[in-house]
Amino acid sequence: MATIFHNYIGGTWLPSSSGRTFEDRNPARWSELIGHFPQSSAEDINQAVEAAQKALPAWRRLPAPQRGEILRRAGDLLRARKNEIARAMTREMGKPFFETRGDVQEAIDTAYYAASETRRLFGYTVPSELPNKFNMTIRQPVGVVGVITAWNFPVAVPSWKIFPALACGNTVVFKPSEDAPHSGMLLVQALLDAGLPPGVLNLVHGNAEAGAALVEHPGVNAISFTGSSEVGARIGGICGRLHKRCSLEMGGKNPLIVLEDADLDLVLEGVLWGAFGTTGQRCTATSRLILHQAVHDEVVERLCAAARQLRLGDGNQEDTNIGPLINPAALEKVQRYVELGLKEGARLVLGGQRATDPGLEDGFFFKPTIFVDVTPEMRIAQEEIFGPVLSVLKVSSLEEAIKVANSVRYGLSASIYTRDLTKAFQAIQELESGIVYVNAPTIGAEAHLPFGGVKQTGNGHREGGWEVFDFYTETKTVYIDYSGRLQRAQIDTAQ
Ligand code: UN1
Repeated sequence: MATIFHNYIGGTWLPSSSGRTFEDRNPARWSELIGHFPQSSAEDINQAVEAAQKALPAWRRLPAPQRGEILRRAGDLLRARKNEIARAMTREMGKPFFETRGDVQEAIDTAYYAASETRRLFGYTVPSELPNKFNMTIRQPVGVVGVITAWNFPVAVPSWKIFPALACGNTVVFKPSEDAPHSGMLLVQALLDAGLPPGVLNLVHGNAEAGAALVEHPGVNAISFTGSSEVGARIGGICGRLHKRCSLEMGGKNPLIVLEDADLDLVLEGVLWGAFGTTGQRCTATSRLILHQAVHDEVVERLCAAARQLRLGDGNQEDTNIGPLINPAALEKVQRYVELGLKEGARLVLGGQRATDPGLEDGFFFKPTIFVDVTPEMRIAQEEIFGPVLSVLKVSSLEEAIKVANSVRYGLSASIYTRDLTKAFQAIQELESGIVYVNAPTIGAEAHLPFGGVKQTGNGHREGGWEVFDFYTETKTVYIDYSGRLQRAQIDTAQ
């Protein structure tokens, strides 16, 4: 019998009010059922938001470093449970155990980082135009924060949102992805076991209906979302209409540029990791390889040979390099893009098919796939595929490489391999992306640095780094006049 899981609302584990549930399955062995999770309705969301509102006054009054102490304990618990959570995550969403350990590590780093920032939630003081007057800013929590996340980093990405939100004194309603509800629950469990008071963090499982109810709810003051650009655009539209703060982290079509002087051994390792790590299912995945013509043929040949060695399989088996795609829809989407690439005239030099070797038939495994002769306007060079499909484009100069790199609607991460410092700096300045790597692939962001993209990837906010604390706080400006008389700004100061 598969386990039945619940929502966590106001300190209590509850089924959905409608009694409806959905199934969580292992993408490496689809017949394996992990559990039933509540399909939350607007009514459940409402209860969770009310619990978060009720918990808000006491939580925001608690001194920030004391909030930080609970977050730090949650980091300790995640560290103690790292293998256990990683095993469950691999079983639920497929990426190999070494990667899911990394996912949990990212949450541990975030916990400690957010905890330490609770001692540094700075405002600032500013000289006044008038005598005997003191001006300063303070930071205050935004209120109730709705967190909606994807399944590919099901512990790390929610932690990027939940830890800083709580550090700043907000309370949270968290809806994890339907494709990774168990991992989300294990993150919440660590926070609860660390001593979070009831109602401060609420967990509601469900689909788009639950997500929409959370975004629409008037009691939710801010939404932080990671997922597709399509869903993000809808959320942004609703939040705009309701004047609700929202942070949107969406798609990418991340380029990796290789110049003629690059260290090609380093390039190969980087591309394999960037393009096929997490089965290409990262918003930061390397999905376009932009090669200088001088190294094009050699890189393609060596890359195909190396990619052929990658072992597909159950991520909980020791020798697996690449896990499955997440679900049947993902498999279908990747297959559609392969057909499209062929139709557009790109040349398939590796993969292009589902892997159905013995032991893999029941999962959504797809062979590492490489297209060459891709031109910038092709859809496989423009659209996010979210799978192990790499589009190779050939260029003849740095200028052309940058132009091609910038020719998409996304702008999350970009990378350049060169030994020439001048060219590297030129690329750093001119690439249209929120993150640039030099001599490293497009993936591998660290929790204490800003993360986010430009163009259609984001809406100007950043996760991670100091910047995230701007999103989770309101700035209050405070004027203290200790002159004992009315002083009129602009009027009494006129020259
Ligand atoms: C994502 O795919 O949503 O930089 C996040 C990286 C990871 C995070 C990816 N640390 O690839």
